[in-house]
Amino acid sequence: MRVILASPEAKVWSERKHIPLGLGYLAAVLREGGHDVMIYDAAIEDVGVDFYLDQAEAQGKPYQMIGITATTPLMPDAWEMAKLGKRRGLITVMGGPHLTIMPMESVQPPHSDYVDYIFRGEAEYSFLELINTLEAGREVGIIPGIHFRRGDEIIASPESPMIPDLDALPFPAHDLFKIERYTNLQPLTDGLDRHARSFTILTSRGCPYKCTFCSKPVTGDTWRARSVESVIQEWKWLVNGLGATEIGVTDDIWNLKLPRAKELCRRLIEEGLNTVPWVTVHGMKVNHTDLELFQLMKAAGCKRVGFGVENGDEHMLRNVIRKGQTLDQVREAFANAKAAGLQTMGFFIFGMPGDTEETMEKTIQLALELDPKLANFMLAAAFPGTVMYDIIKEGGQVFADDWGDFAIHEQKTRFTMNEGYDPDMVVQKWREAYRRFYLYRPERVLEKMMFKENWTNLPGTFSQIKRFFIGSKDQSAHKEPEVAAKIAV
Ligand code: B12
Ligand code: SF4
Repeated sequence: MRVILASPEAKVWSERKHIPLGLGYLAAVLREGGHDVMIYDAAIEDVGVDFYLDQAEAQGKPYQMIGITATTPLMPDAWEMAKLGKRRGLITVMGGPHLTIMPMESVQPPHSDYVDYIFRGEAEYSFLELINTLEAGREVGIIPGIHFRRGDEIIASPESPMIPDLDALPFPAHDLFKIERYTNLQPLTDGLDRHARSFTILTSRGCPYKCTFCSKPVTGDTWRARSVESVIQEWKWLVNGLGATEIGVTDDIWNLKLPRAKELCRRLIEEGLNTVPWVTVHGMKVNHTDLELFQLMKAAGCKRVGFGVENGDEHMLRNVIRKGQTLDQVREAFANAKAAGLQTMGFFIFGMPGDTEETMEKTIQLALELDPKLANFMLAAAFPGTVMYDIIKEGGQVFADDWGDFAIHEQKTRFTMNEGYDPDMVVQKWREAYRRFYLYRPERVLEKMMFKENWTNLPGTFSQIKRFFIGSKDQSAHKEPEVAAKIAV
């Protein structure tokens, strides 16, 4: 079957563009199964998906199916894409984190008019099964993790089991990405290289921690690691076969098992793969590190490590966020990473339920004390399926027009709590954090001024200044409750 796998544009992210690796995995499995696949990522394309549909039709080889991926804030665009696919007579399939959490929504009106099948969870094997079934002209029966409509009936199968042996999967179809259109992964290099050949790699899936803001609907709570050997083979392909200029490790928690993490670094060194810089895109868990790990990472070509610090208040960290780490462990990890010569990056969340002016002040103080090369201050966003979302539903109020509003970093708070929670204060402290970290310290201002990108892309620089430091009128902290009711949750 001819299948186009598509991702809508992530307007909620940033200037940086990363490959949608999940689609790469699906494409690889379909390709192995004898199907013809294209990956369309709206974030890096100049033309709409219909351009490729027209082109394929003109060549007499029309696509028969469109498979669309989506996180929560991408849902409105994902549905538009499905509508377009249906208008063009394609079978429409959707999957990804949001569909895993809320599959019913998309098989009910009005979306059921244009969405044929929904997949929940890891779908490499189940999606292939659907395509083989349809191609063979057989009736679709119970395929793991599927939701679809048969007449008036909604068929929902049991969960798709998480893939136990990740080594059994083919490597993602990295060669199908228009890689020169993606940007580099790290904002710390001088200038955003829009033609970097930046690939990402998953060395494991899942995470046993249960941070209350985190949603892991697809990869789950069970950590499943690929063998070091399999990771090395994929890394070799990226570096030697596809000319990677940078690699991003995007696991939920790649360093859960310290000996394995060290072994991976040793093998990268042995294989001479340490010439291409790599970064941990989302972060490492501070309490599974030691100085030796950071030294090995440095020797293995790692440039930057990110850590989820989240909050500067021990009580918030332990009891509200349930991060499973202490402030001392945070301090130690930063000190060790810096001692090993790695750039550091810290992720901090503002406005978790229970956050007050005082706890947010502690978060700012901690950021200043740790002084990472880059501090990423984020506003808490309550994604459905998280403990945090349930806490807010119970004792507060979510503000949002539609799923498109569920984005981290979008300069508005998205909820309030009934007692002692001030959404306006949250935005104020969040913006203050940026000012105090980046603006009020001469060495930081100087550092920013040295960034070529800030001068070559002046409109981008001004929009960042406005966004983080000044704000605009439409950034009112919240909307009226009636508006919130529009979302069916
Ligand atoms: C790497 C990553 C990014 C990267 C790259 C994103 C990209 N282009 O893929 C960047 C940094 C850009 C990013 C940004 C964002 N991210 Co992100 N990101 C991840 C991360 C860590 C790994 C993604 C991944 O590769 N997963 C592994 C692959 C194998 O899984 P997958 O992509 O889900 O695909 C599988 C299934 O979902 C399914 N599937 C997926 N699509 C489809 C389509 C069809 C047709 C079918 C049948 C099946 C199917 O099959 C795939 C193979 O098994 C995940 C955490 C996680 N563990 O998933 C968070 C995660 C997906 N991100 C999340 C969020 C919130 C965001 C942002 C919205 C943040 C923001 N700014 O507000 C943005 C949105 C960007 C976007 N494109 O949607 C949340 C999503 C929660 C939710 N409810 O939707 C996650 C789960 C993190 C978390 N724990 O909270 N992200
Ligand atoms: S935030 Fe990180 S450590 Fe916490 S549950 Fe999510 S992936 Fe695991």
